[in-house]
Amino acid sequence: QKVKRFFRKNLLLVFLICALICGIALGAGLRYVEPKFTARQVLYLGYPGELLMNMLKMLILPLIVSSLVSGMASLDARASGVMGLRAVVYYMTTTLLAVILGIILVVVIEPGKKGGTPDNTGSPKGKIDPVDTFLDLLRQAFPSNLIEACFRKPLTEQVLDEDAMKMRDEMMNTTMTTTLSTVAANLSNITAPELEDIYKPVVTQVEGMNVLGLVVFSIALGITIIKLGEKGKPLKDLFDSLNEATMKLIYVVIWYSPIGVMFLVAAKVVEMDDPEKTFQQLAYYFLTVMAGLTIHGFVSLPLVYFLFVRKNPFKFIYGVLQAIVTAIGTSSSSATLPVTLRCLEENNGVDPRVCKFVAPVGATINMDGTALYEAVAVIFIGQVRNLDLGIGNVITVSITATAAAIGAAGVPQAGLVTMVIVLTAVGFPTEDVTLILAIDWLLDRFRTAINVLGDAFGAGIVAHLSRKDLEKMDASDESLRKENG
Ligand code: DAS
Repeated sequence: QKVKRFFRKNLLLVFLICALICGIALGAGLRYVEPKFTARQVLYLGYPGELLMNMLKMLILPLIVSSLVSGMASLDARASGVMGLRAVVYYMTTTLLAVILGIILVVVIEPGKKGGTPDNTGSPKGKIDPVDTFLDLLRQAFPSNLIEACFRKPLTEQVLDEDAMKMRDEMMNTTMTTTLSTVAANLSNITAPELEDIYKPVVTQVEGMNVLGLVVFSIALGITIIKLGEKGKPLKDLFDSLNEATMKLIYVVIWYSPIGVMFLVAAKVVEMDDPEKTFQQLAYYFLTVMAGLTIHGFVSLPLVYFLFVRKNPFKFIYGVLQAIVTAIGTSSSSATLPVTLRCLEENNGVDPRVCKFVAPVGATINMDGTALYEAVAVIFIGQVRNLDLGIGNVITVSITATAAAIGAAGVPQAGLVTMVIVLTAVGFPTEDVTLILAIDWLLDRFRTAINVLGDAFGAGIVAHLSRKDLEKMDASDESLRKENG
C-alpha cells in the first residue's frame, strides 16, 4: 500500500529519472552501434527534446508575467518590499558563499596542475568589460519596450563595441564550430556550410528573451495594481486567471517532459566528441566543480535553510526533486521554472503568493551554481596557463563571478558566455574559454540544478520569514470579506 502511494505521488519523478537513465543508455548504445553520426541525425535524435524546450520556453513569458503580477498584487506594498529585500539579501549571500567555496576548492585541489593540458581549439580574442556588463544589466532591466524586451538578444548585445561583438559572435560560433568540428570529424555526407545553417538555429536559441526586463516590468505593474486598489481589481483578476491557465498548460507539458528529456540527453551523448580524452584531461576540473556544487547544494544551502526555518532541509529537497531532475534534463532554470513553482506550492506547501514573487526573480538573477562554476573555471584556466593569480585577482574573480552569474540568463550554456567577463576582469586570455568547452554541456546541467535548488530554498526561507506579514494580510482580507459580506 505504502509503495503504491509512493509511486502515485512521485510517478512523474520516477518517469523523469528513468528518462534520464534511458537517455544516457540510448545515447551510449547508439554511439556503440554507429560511431559516425551525421549532424542531421543528431538533430533528428534531439528533436523531441527541442520540442520540449520550445514548449517550456513558450510558457516562460505568460508564466513570469502572470506569476509576478498576480503574486505581487496579492501582497500589500509593505510586505512585498520587505519580502523583496529578504530575497535579494538571500540571493547575494548564497551566491557569494558558492563563489568562496568554489575558490577554496580550486585553490586546494589545483585541478589545473594535474591531468593533461586540454587542447585549446583556438578561437577569437576580444574582451567583455565587467563595467559594461553592469551597465548592460541595467539596460536589460529597463527595456525600451515590452515587445523588444521579450525578443531582444540578452547580455552584451547593446554594449559591445565592434571587435568584442565580433568576439562574442565568433565565440558563439566557436562553441558551434567546436561542436561542428567534432561532429564534422565523424561526418560522412554533409559539408561544413550546411552544418553551419543546421546549428545556427540552435545557437541563436541560446539567446532567448530578456527575462530580467520582463521581471522588472511585471514587479512594477504588480505594485501599481496594489496602489490602484479597487480600480486595479479587473487587472488583478485577469492576471490571476492567466496564471491559473498557464499552470494548467504547464501540467500538460510536464507529462511530456520525460520523453523530451530522454532525447535531449541521448542527442548530447551521441554528439559528444571522444569522452576518454576529454575526461582524462578535464577529470580533476570536472570533479572540482561537482564537489563544489554538491557541497553547496547539499550542505551549505540546507544549513542556511535549517538556520532560518528549523525544518528538515532534505525533506524540502525531496519536494523539489522533480524540478532538480528537470533542470538536469533541460539545463535551463527558466525552462524549469514552471516545474519549480508547482513543486514548491504542491509538494512543499510554500505560500503561492511568495512562490510567484520569489521564484521567477530567483530563476533570473540567483545562480549559485553558475557563480561557483565560473570562479572555478577561471582559476582552473589560470592554473593550466601558469598565470599568477594573486589575492587581488581572487577578489576580482569572486566579485565578477557573482556579477556574471546575475547577468547570465536562465538558458543553456549562459554561464559559458558570461564567464568571458570574469576572464577579461583578471586579464586572462578569453580564447581559453574553449579549454573547458568540451564538458560544459554536462556541467551546465548540474550547475543549473543547483541554481534551481537555490531558488527553491530562497522561496522557502522568504516565505517562512514573512509568515507573520502573510498572516496579517490574511486576517485583514478576512475582516474585509466579513464587512463586504
Ligand atoms: N544553464 C543556466 C541556467 O539555466 C546556468 C548556466 O549556464 O550557467 O541556470
